[in-house]
Amino acid sequence: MLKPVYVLNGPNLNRLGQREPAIYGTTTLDEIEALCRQAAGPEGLVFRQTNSESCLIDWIHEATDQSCGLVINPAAFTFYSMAVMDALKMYPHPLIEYHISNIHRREPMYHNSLVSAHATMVMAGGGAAGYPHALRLLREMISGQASAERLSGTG
Ligand code: CA2
Repeated sequence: MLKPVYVLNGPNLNRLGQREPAIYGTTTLDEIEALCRQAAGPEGLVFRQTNSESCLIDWIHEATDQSCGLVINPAAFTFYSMAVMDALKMYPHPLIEYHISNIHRREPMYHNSLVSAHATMVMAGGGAAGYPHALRLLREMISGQASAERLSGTG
């Protein structure tokens, strides 16, 4: 039985489409979810957003046990939450850190991600459309990993 992929979103991303469109665009999170559902495969998709650090950590633990890959936009937690970083360190499957804006072109406080060192891939600046791209890349990583495991006899 295939495990689903998870897409998890951190604080304030529920406000997408309403404020700071010059930075984050005009697409809402519901529309991003619809784009992700189109890009999802037969394994299924769990798509969620929270403004709570403890909730995000619980969902990362849930994904650790119940998913085969994770795309996460930890939003502001990216830069200061050691607890989110520690939870992601334990994540055992392909993991993509995604940011709608190019955090490296922004103010210096947005340059130091605690998460990046523990991600399989880091993507930033693709806007709303970057989410389904990230999901497709994640699915390629998962199928690559599954075929490598089949070849080595560990799968
Ligand atoms: O670009 C991204 O995806 C970010 O993760 C968004 C975070 C920011 O702290 C990161 O540096 C980059 C902020 C999320 C704020 O979300 C809003 C959404 C709509 C309107 C205003 C804020």
